[in-house]
Amino acid sequence: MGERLLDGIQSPEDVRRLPREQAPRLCEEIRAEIVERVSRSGGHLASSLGAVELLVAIHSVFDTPRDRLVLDVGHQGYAHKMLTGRREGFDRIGKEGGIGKFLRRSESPYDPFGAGHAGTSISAALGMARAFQHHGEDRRAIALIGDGGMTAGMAFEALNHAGHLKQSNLVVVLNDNEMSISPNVGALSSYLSRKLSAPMVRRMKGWAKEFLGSLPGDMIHWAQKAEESLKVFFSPGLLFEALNFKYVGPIQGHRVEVLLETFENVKAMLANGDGPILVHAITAKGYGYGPAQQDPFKYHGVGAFDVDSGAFRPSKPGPPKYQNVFADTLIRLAREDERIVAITAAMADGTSLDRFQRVFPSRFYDVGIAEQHAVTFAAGLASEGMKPVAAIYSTFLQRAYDQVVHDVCVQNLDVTFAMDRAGLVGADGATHQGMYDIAYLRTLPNLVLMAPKDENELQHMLKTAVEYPGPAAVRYPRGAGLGVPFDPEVKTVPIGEAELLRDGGDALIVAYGTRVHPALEAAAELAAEGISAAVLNARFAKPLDRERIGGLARRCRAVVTVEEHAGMGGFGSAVLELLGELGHTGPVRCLAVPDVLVEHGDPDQQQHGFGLDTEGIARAVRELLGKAP
Ligand SMILES: Cc1ncc(C[n+]2csc(CCOP(=O)(O)OP(=O)(O)O)c2C)c(N)n1
Repeated sequence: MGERLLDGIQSPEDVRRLPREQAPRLCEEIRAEIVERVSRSGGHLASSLGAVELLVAIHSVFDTPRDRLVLDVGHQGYAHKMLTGRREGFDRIGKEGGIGKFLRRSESPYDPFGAGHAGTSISAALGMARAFQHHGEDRRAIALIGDGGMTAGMAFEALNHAGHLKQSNLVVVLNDNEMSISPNVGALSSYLSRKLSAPMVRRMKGWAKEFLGSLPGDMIHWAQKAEESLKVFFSPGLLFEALNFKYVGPIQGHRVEVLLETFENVKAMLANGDGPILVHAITAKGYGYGPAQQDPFKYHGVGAFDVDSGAFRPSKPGPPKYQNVFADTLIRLAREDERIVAITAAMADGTSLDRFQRVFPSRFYDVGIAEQHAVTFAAGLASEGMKPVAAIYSTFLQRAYDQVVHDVCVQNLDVTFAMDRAGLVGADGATHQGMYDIAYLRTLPNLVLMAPKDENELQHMLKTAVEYPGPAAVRYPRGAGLGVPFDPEVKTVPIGEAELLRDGGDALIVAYGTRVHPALEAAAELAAEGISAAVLNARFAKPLDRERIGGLARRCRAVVTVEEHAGMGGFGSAVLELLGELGHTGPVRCLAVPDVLVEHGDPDQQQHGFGLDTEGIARAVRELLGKAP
């Protein structure tokens, strides 16, 4: 092959200088490089392989970064990162100081809009396109969104608005691979994928014309209508045209020469005032790398793997993941209670609800990337006597806040929220941190809010939440449990009751969720120094155990709270409010994540940096008591 084209590409300017006939070779090189680099460092493989040609073509035709390219989620953008000077960064993708797995404005001028959550790209691109108009600038905005992202209601809110504005400098590129992380869901997805071959459509139209021509004159009106409905049936574009978009497609999204020509045409159409335009490209997730193309689901987000065989490094045996304990417990509970149904918003695998689906297919709902709908759908089910459990990551539930407030809590409906990935999430970074859920939930009426100290307690809490007749939320972290033994029987926990795990008279450590075990270790360390610290497993952030917290605080000289959550408005704040109410005057320190954006990195190191580990907790107690280590 000789010298690699990719080595001469520092920015999209270089791509634009490349003779067009070399574009296929560039795509091949990028694809090989993505496979090679992701095989070492992990990342979003299949989605990124599916978008290589689209990204090369968009950067070739449009004047990025002057023209704005907005990627939805950002997980399909590795070719984009490679074309914009970040190839070397892949060695530390998702690691501290390295490039992100998603998009951040701070990372590159070619990332004009940060992302990580799905469904935002069209709204953001429309805002930009509008801003150019306000500034009197001749610039364009292009949103690249997957068919999964398109299941987010917000994407349609944006299309509706863009169509209303007749936004002439906006292009939406729909990267349609019929997959979300798992196969995409929904009527829209099947509508879009109703792909008929062009000759077939022509033939059908020919037959229709013949038939229409044979009709008597007074039936012409009816006939025109019939032709219209035929078009509706055969073109996925009608939906978008009804929203005032010009529809281009469906086009083959891996033929870069076709894409280059299409985008040149699109550019000319924009110049002609024909926007907004929707380009519908058909792609294959994992394209060009056998194992990923055969099983794009397995290769959506990967750790290190062997390029030749596609085999992943065997995972070390260890304690079960929290998400599996959640799903397996839910299956147990659902066997006993037919009213239990499970809901996910496109994260059947991430929440392990795929296990539930296998056992109870008719009691499982994947609603697509539609967290708002998931919550109100759950509320509807609950209002008619079902017991829905909505498993939504802490970070994604943010999206459905008003639905939690207005549709669940205000109406006191029996919905259980299983909030996975609550706390520090590691490589996924700032957009995915489960850092705010205590704060955004603990103010809500009727809601019970809890967090287990380990995977064994998760079982009990899930049962507690499901049996509680009103709204209840359980937060639990990403990854594996602690390896504690499981109680054979799953039991409910008395609502609002904390658990005293260790008594002590000098200091009280009130720990919530994942921080309980480090607090116990800290207390053991302090005991060796002659400091007696009580450790209270709070279990509930709402309602708080007023009696126990108040009583223990009264007889200790210092109180430390600890949680894996933002400090402001979190669990420690709740304890401070209580102690204030009780007129407590002793020293209190709340250990929590400070008011900073927590980027990707190693969660253990981050806990350490924030003083939330054993060492940090012990240090805080010593400092409050004025004792040197
Ligand atoms: C609001 C929100 N919910 C869930 C996710 C998790 N998620 C990341 S990528 C993805 C699938 C996206 O599918 P699509 O847009 O079609 O892209 P593809 O991976 O198929 O290329 C999902 C559900 C997310 N990023 N944001």
